[in-house]
Amino acid sequence: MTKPSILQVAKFSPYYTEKLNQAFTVHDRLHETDPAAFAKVSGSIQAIAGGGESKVPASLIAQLPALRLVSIFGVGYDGVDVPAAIAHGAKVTHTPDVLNDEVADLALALMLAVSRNIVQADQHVRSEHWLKGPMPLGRKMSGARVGIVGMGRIGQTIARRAQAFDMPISYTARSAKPALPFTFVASVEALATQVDFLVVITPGGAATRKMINAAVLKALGPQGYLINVARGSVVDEAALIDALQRGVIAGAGLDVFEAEPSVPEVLRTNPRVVLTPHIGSATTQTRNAMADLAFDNLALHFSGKPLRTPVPECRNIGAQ
Ligand code: 8YV
Repeated sequence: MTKPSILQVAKFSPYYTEKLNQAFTVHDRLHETDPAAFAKVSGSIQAIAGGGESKVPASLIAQLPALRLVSIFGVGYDGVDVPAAIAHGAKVTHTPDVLNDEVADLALALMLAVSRNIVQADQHVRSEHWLKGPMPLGRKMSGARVGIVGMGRIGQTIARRAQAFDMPISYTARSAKPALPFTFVASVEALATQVDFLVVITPGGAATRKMINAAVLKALGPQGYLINVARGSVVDEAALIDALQRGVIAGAGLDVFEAEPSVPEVLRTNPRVVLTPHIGSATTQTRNAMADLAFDNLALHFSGKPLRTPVPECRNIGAQ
């Protein structure tokens, strides 16, 4: 039996790569590396395997007449033109839930890292500056007020962890979630005025682009920290750099960036920020769980069975 052909548009772990190669004929980023060879096989490609940061624009979809599934290895799928995929007859799946703990853990790690100066503290010991004296005092995190931008599954997981730190929790989201024991604030700017840590975990895309702007940062204020574990696009990075340089906010913990993996030098050299390279879900355990789910969606599609985790826009589309 010939294996179905798929187009891989992101770099994956050996674990996921092996699974894909066993089941499919995988054209690994061929559209980028060899457009002429890609033109010869594009007609046979029935699915795309991508990551959370992958771009699957209408222009790529249009080159794949047999495309029926886009399986994203990640919860975020803002790089996929979902309306174009649906119009083309393709569904989109993602990997929600299996990474909630991991991303929430990193959010708390960044909060602690910025407020307790963990990166500088490590340097203080390694460089033997400790011999010359103690380092400046940090800022207490337990009991400080946290505001969460986006109260979806990961936002709620962050909130539960923050509760263990006795932090009063408020949030903003498209609508209030009355079942949750947290305070809803209608606007992100109003939320920022009320908190010490503003944690961003809202989907990327047009609706949230540059939502964290100069006005929000001003509202967060000189004692406030910004944490972003969502998408770089949600923060106006130029406004953030300006706010950090002028002391408009106290600091930031950033896992995602506007033009990652390229990060502006002014951020890389600023001691008020802790930077991580988009590692929210990056543990072996969670990445393997994501790979299993992304693979299951592909396998179910090819055996004509219902998909496990279609994106919300595709949940009510019948079998094609
Ligand atoms: C991953 C992510 O870095 O889930 C997401 O939306 O951005 C991350 O978990 C990514 O999907 C790996 O490609």
